[in-house]
Amino acid sequence: MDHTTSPAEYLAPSALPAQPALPDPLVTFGGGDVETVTDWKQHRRPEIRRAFEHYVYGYAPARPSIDIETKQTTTVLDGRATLTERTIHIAELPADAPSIDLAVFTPATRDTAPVFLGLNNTGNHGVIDDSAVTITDTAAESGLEDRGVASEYWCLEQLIDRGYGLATFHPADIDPDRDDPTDGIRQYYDDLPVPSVAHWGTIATWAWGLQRGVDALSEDRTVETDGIAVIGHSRLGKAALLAGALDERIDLVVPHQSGTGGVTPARDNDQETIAAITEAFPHWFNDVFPAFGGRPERLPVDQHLLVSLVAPRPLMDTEGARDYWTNPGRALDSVRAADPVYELHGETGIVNDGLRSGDDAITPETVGRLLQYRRETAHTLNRGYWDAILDFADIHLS
Ligand code: GTR
Repeated sequence: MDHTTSPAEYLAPSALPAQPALPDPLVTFGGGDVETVTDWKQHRRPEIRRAFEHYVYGYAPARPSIDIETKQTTTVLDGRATLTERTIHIAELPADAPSIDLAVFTPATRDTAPVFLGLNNTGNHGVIDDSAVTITDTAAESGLEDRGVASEYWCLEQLIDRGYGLATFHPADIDPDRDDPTDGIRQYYDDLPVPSVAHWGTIATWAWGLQRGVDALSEDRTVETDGIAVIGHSRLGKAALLAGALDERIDLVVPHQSGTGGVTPARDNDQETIAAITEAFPHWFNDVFPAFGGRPERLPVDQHLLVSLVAPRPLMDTEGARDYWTNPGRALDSVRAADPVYELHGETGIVNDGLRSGDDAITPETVGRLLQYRRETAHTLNRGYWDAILDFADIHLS
């Protein structure tokens, strides 16, 4: 294969060739075949990553050192779970810069447990109705006061009973969800060594924040080795997928109803288009991406390539059959199109058609490392999803 071609990343969107079909994960931008895992790791994976940074999400700063401050350790759920609250400070930034208030719930009966890391949009205290959980400054400033409002969404008791932990923080800790690059952590990194149009947008910032959560969990002796899963819903699912794609310390990725900018491709997507999403949420992406509005076929990448960066690690794309805006059918195409990269690694990605629904069994016989799972719901997360997600995690994290 040709290792000399430079990625297409320096071309203007209008100058890029139109490719109506989803680009082949195993053909480089220069047209070379990717035949070995070495080809994939040394050339194709890095060029796909750069193309996403350049054209879609923007470049994030390099991994910083962090300082972890433990605020409290206590028990919740009648002693069945341990809650540890930690603040993650970015060591290179001034003391008043944003920091992450991470709440980690783990089963009290286990020395170590696999942990799901996910951003919440209710504040950490929305996960369970328990006065032990701190209402963080970010949550208070965002007007989030209700305890336990998302308890049927996170299903913490169910996770704990099945031997899993949950680590969570509010995305505004790192970047508020507003079209303002100066109100979060991005204002401290305006000297990134790339053109400003390609600086990180909010999704990349959230993903970077999740990676700082991974930094902390990797040092946490109660977290099982090779047991870090990342989950997120909708806009936060886009961030979960991006973090999982970029960070190989993440062992399992669950983008839930992540839609456009998540698992769902931009090509042949008759629901949320690039034009629609960049118009409604200009801050989520970099300033190059909007130029692909109305011409998604000129993108050198599409979202199946982000899924393929997770390979050979397991990924479960969870979708609501009535969640039309996320386009579950097109997301399934994306999941299936990443399969050749699992195959290249000698792993089973797709089993049968790669789709399980409702109460279908999720067992080592019926699923591989790549799965779309659907329930008859609209845009929500609930217990039925967690049953299936934990079945998938039981297969791949133990
Ligand atoms: C919608 C947006 C989707 C999705 C969703 C959400 O308005 O169009 O891409 O992110 O918000 O986050 O709930």
